[in-house]
Amino acid sequence: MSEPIVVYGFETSNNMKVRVALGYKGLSYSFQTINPGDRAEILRLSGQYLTPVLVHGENVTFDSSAILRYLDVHFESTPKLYGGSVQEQWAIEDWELFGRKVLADPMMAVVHTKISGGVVSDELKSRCQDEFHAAVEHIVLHMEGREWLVGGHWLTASLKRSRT
Ligand SMILES: N[C@@H](CCC(=O)N[C@@H](CS)C(=O)NCC(=O)O)C(=O)O
Repeated sequence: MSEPIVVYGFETSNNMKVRVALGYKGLSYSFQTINPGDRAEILRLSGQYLTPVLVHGENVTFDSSAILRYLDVHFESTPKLYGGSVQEQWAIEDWELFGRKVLADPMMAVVHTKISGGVVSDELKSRCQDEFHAAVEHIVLHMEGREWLVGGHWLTASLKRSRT
């Protein structure tokens, strides 16, 4: 039996990303909600400040993308997160970059302004809204007629099997 998996974090997109991946892979885990104002436990566990942090037995991993890769390597019989071919993996990496940069930048501009005590001006808000809207539209257009951004054949096939 595998060691228990514990995710430390709070309700944010990077934490959701890891939890969605664990659900997709069907892996049981517990979630430890931390107080964003007190990073002592996160620092003690992982030597840095940001969440999510994944603890699997004696292994500790931080950074949502690193955690997803860790899960693919350590639980290889579960549905893959990084595709079934080189082409799919490249496409997934491109979308991953898009998510971290184009999609996240407008939100992070607001978050970082607030955290550093700045004022989110109407001009900044409006620019971020426009950029975020354009990023979402790009995804919506790509999704036309598709179930997944990339691939999804494995899951679709296994879902069909479990329904018959
Ligand atoms: N590259 C990291 C970024 C982690 C990150 O920015 N974590 C946020 C939550 S999503 C955090 O802990 N922020 C500090 C705070 O909000 O006080 C990842 O993908 O996990």
